[in-house]
Amino acid sequence: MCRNIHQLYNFDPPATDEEIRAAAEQYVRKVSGFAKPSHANEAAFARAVDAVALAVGQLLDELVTRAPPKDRAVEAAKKVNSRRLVVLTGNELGGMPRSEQMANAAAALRYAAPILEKNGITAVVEILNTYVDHAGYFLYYVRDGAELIERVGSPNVRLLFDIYHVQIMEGNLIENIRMNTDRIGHFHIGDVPGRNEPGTGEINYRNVFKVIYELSERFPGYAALEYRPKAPLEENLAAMRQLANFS
Ligand SMILES: [Mn+2]
Repeated sequence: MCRNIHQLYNFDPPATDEEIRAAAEQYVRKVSGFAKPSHANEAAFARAVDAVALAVGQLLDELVTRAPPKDRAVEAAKKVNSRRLVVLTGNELGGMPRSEQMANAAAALRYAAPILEKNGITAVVEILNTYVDHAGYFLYYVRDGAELIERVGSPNVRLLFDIYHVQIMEGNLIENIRMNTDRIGHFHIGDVPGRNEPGTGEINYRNVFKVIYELSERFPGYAALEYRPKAPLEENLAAMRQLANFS
């Protein structure tokens, strides 16, 4: 189970019972020399697998309760006074059903949630596009992001809604933002194509910003400018201020 969302928290969630059993079976095969036990040895083989799986399972229980969670990312965030941690799910794993990867990601984030809550920090899980920039990445649809956030069920684990990535994958930006306001903890801003500043591409950022502005009482986070500017910095920052000003 030690896959998807573990880099940042420096821990591997423990193996599932099925994984322990599969590993135990492999181990008993190896040490007994029986790739497949003969009929006469079947019962003894099964007992050995049971015993190994039980022992390893008990060991894991002890390790999990004894080892303090390594929350180095949280410590680093506190040092620079950051209230947000960007989290990625990692890539899709061949041979593992998406449902299982989703369950693993939710389990890892549930494990992190109390650490985040205790420290007043919010992890924001980013949706990335797989068409242009991040082929193979696991979390590329808003609905999957919403499911993940729901399954974690902590106010300190939210979505990083990168408007550039969502536009490439599915568009429907305004409705996607409205439907997920309470799950979103951070926005990334960039236009499509090319990830340049708003106004250079196909997104109507005036209308997108207006929706974020209208929902701002329910939205506790920030919108970060994550683009490669074509215009000089001061010029394009002034343009952004104007584009996002509704007072
Ligand atoms: Mn981003």
